[in-house]
Amino acid sequence: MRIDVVTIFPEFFSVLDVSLLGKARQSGLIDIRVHDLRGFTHDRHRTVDDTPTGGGAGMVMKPEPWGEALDTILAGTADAVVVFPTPAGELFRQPVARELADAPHLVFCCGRYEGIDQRVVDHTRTRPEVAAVRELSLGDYVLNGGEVAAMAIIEAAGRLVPGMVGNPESLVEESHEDGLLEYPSYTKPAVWRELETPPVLLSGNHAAIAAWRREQQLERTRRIRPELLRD
Ligand code: 6GU
Repeated sequence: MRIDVVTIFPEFFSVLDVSLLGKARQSGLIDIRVHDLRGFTHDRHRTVDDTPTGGGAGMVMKPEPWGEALDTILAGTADAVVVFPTPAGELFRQPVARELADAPHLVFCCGRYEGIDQRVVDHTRTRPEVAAVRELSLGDYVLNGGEVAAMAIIEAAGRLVPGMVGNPESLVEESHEDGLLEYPSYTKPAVWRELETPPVLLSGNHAAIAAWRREQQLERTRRIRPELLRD
């Protein structure tokens, strides 16, 4: 899988060198390239933003550097999914992570300030190298820019790329894969600071353990995220 990231803060993405994603990059499973948006400006001040047309607070990212960055990145490619992280986007959930993990090429456009001129999104949808454009939000709160969101999305999708996670079973039995929250986990010692491990987990009765874990998933989901049981 190839991943391109366009940002005015390329140094944010140095964390992608470590952990599982770092290993996947070294092994060639994932090819991540980070691009400085200012490299696609032509003025002395490398300007990437301007005042909002129609008035209002804050600044909007100019379309021209984005257009040139995408011209360069998409040249000679096919079937890219271009992601615009934005709090005004569709909610990013596990099914979307699975869809992104299937794409051969992901491009993340990280906006700052009040966002990117909407024509960049609209124009990107018309490009022949682009299979889909996704405006994605992590949730109902506001970040200063798309960088942290892009990293969360890259980690969530990247770990679903075949070969990324050591044990594929650990991908199945986790929160959200079956639409429920995960059951609580325990390890040794059986008693720690006078707190006992639920005895069923020590019983060796695998059917009873599976039933208990399912009940825990349902109870947790009902208590913490009841809306997951309705939709
Ligand atoms: Cl994707 N971007 C920003 N700037 N804020 C967010 C977000 C994304 N998701 C939640 N808040």
